[in-house]
Amino acid sequence: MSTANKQQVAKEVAGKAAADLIEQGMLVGLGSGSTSFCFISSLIERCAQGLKITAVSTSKKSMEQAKAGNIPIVDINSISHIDVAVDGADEIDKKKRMIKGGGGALLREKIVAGMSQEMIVIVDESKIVDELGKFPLPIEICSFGYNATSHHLKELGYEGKWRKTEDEKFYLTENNNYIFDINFPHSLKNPEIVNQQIKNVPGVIETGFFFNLAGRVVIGYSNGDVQIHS
Ligand code: A5P
Repeated sequence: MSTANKQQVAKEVAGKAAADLIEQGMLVGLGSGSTSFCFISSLIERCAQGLKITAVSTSKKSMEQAKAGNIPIVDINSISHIDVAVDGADEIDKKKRMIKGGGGALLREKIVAGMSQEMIVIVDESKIVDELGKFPLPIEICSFGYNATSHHLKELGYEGKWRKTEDEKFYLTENNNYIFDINFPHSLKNPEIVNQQIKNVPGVIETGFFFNLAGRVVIGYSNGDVQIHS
């Protein structure tokens, strides 16, 4: 089996295991990305077998998938809390600190995770790291004055690239902001300090660091095994 196929198996088993944790009547936050896609697919199957839930989504793509599978979507402004959010990660360490936003949905993902009683993280084994920082850190940045913002980040020692579309236009998030992907020269000993420095820069809307948000972590393996860490 190719590496891509093995990783796909790991994502599917993690997604299915997380869908099995969802209980009758829950309000579920739907994450974004390929592992969340697997989760939503399994959740749709469970709903077809009688599970009744409602959901909020962190991206249009996840919302469309859920709606096509007859999962009722509620307006985020009509609710005050979410029972459980289920979402992927680009990197996660032993303290459950994460980098997220590879798919560009970090701001909505963080808002939904912050409203949730629990965030269940679903990853394949490749996402587990000793230290964060190999994966470029996505930063959501206001398009107004974006050059000044990246200049300011550079002065702090944070270099990176504007995320672009295939035709070299600025990638726009669903909130109409830009994404700057920071490349760290080495892994991070103190990501909390880095996060604070970046968040202090005017124009930075949100970073892809997720701290103190993860609850259970569901890890899928390419041999089909799943581990759930609480
Ligand atoms: C989306 O913006 C991200 O935060 C994803 O949750 C993260 O990139 C993981 O994506 P995959 O499940 O596709 O690896």
